Amino acid sequence: MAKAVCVLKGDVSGSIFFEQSNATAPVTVSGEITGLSKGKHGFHIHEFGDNTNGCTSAGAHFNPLQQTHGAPGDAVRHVGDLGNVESDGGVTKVCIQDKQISLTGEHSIVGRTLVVHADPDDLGAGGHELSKTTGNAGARIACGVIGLAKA
Ligand SMILES: [Cu+2]
Ligand SMILES: [Zn+2]
Repeated sequence: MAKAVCVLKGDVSGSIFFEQSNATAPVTVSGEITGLSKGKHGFHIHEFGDNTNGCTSAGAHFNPLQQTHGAPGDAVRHVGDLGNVESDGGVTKVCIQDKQISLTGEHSIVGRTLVVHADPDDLGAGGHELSKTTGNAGARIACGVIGLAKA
């Protein structure tokens, strides 16, 4: 079992936990975010664990396979594309299982940044000029570096 954790800081806050039973198993992403406005918010792993200039310095979506942006269930997507979290205006529970991210190896997200966005991720299908790169998810309202946790 491998475990990692991310403390989100910014306009909203939260703690997100990652668990993977072995190197080829899906990763379970769970936790809570407080302060999100009602609706969907883009939720991605960005390439770098660099927050020196806030969430901006985390770079683009983690994309080791050089693909275009997509939905979590798409074959063609960035590895970092976790889609959206949806808030009803209260504490937002996160519960995602993903097969492309990993806590070890080439697709490891440890040491990278988890970002929550102001707007919905259109999952590549919005027809906007940014749809195929960022899902047009708008500003980065909170982020945190993903670190190893006690397994
Ligand atoms: Cu993002
Ligand atoms: Zn993406």
